[in-house]
Amino acid sequence: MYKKLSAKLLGAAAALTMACGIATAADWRAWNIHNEGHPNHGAMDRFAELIAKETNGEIKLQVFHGGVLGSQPDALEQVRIGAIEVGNFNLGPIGPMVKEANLVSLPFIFKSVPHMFRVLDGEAGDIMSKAMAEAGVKPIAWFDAGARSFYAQKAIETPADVKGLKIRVMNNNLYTAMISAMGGNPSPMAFSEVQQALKTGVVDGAENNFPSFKNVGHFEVTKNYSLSEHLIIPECICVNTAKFDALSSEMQAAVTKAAKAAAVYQRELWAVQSGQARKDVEAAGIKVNEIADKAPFQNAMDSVYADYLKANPDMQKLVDLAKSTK
Ligand code: BDP
Repeated sequence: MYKKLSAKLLGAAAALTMACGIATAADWRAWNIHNEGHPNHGAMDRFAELIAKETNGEIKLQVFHGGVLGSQPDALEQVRIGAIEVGNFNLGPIGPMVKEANLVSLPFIFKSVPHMFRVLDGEAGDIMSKAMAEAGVKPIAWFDAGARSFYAQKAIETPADVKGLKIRVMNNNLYTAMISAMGGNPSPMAFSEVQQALKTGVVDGAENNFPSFKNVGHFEVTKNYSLSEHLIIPECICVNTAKFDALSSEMQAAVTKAAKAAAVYQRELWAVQSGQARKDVEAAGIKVNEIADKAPFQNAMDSVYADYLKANPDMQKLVDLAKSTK
């Protein structure tokens, strides 16, 4: 009897709140794959602080670092369906879910990180953002993730050096095609498994930026990091679209303002910490190999582009937009 009555009262209170349009505080959860010491760890904590400040405590964001809420493909699905509200995602694993996001996973599509941001800020970025939002994963700010390069026991200075090597890649067919085009054996695998796989020789090498190479200890089980810089992939603060759309326009603006400020901070952290990560791994004995001429790597990607655009002719427009962006 008592239980029934209190349930009724609660129901009535909820109905009243909705009828009056009174906002109730929301608890949101965020997924982040990185640990302390990685720029995105600090930036996501900053986002949580700012979201509380900008929304006057209406949205409380709890950030789960270190991938404890699951692997990146799993977390993406969770944010897509709204089981988790926010994710700091790399756009690589979004490609299999949202075709337009695959623009950034074409090797050497960008000339530099600033070029990548200019493309994101232009029409191509708008098309990608819209498609991601329609899929349920709405980007509201972009993070810097530098450039990804190969690491293995041996130096990888030409595409021929990849031949016969088993190389770990993120979950995206474009990356398997990229490795196959150089005669290597691609091995898609969760980020959390890579260190062990390198250590035991399950894979011969992998590819990533300096902060990730350092932060999860890949440098401890590798000798050479070779600056191929074949992929420049942005990352996002992405929000479940339905939850974002359900907010009032003031709250949407507050959440976006917090995300954009967190992204400014992330890029500052990135600039400092990626340089430091390089110094740290070199001090630990990693040989960093400069690659003066990247043309052989770029040329090896011709078949990747040709096959991809043959199968996805509608992506040509995005490729052209990226290439024509100064
Ligand atoms: C890191 C990205 C992270 C990816 C990881 C990977 O920040 O989102 O999961 O690479 O290689 O650089 O899986």
